[in-house]
Amino acid sequence: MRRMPPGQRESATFHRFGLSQFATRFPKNVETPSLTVDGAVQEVLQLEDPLKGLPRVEQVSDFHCVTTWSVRGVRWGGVRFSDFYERVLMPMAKPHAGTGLVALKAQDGARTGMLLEDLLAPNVLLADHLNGSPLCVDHGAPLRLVAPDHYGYKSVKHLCQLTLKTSVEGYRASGLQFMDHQRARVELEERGRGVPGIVLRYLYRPLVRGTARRFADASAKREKELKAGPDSTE
Ligand SMILES: Nc1nc2c(c(=O)[nH]1)N[C@H]1C(S)=C(S)[C@@H](COP(=O)(O)O)O[C@H]1N2
Ligand SMILES: [Mo]
Repeated sequence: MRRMPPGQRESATFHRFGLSQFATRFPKNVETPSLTVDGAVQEVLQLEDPLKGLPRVEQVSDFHCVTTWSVRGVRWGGVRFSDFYERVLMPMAKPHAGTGLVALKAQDGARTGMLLEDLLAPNVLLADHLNGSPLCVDHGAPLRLVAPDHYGYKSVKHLCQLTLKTSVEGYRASGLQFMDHQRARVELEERGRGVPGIVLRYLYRPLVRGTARRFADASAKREKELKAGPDSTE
């Protein structure tokens, strides 16, 4: 088993998690993955079934949230981002030369960006399954990115849009600027921008319990409302 990266602690629970403002936001479309590819491309793509025809993979990897909790051995199913890029995005969208960055956007409004080079690593997936079942809403239905070598905020849930950029600058991330490191590599403790990772460890750690609770409560409330049905006056 791999050792824990610097500053991380093992959590028994795989929390539904994120910035507080996303706790009560849920995707509209949870059934069928669809993905828009735009930006520095010759053709904008609106893909209704983006994983179609691509080789499926299963991957077990550890998941590291920037706030210091980690879960071991998460089993994802989906396709490699690199296969999607080479077999779908490149031939169909024809990215401009010098594309270096991809802005990632989610149905709940969450945003970040990753260097194309980092996205093409063999362990980066477009995942639609978790632990053998279709991805649930809590963990990113209908489609999410999984980038195990980067902090969890790069693993965008409810992924709906990829915007290619020819500059490595210039994407807008959720939250405050210091909270989004362009690469956010776990091994290098790149937790945030302009602030040492070791400082953010201690800043973030006290927030975990409350945030996890807020996300879990919002999810339980949504479940209850869905059960009650659209006519409920609750
Ligand atoms: N769309 C979306 N993606 C997101 C988030 C979010 O709030 N919304 N939170 C990020 C953060 S901070 C973490 S740690 C992981 C948590 O993934 P999980 O909820 O499946 O545990 O999702 C990341 N991706
Ligand atoms: Mo996170």
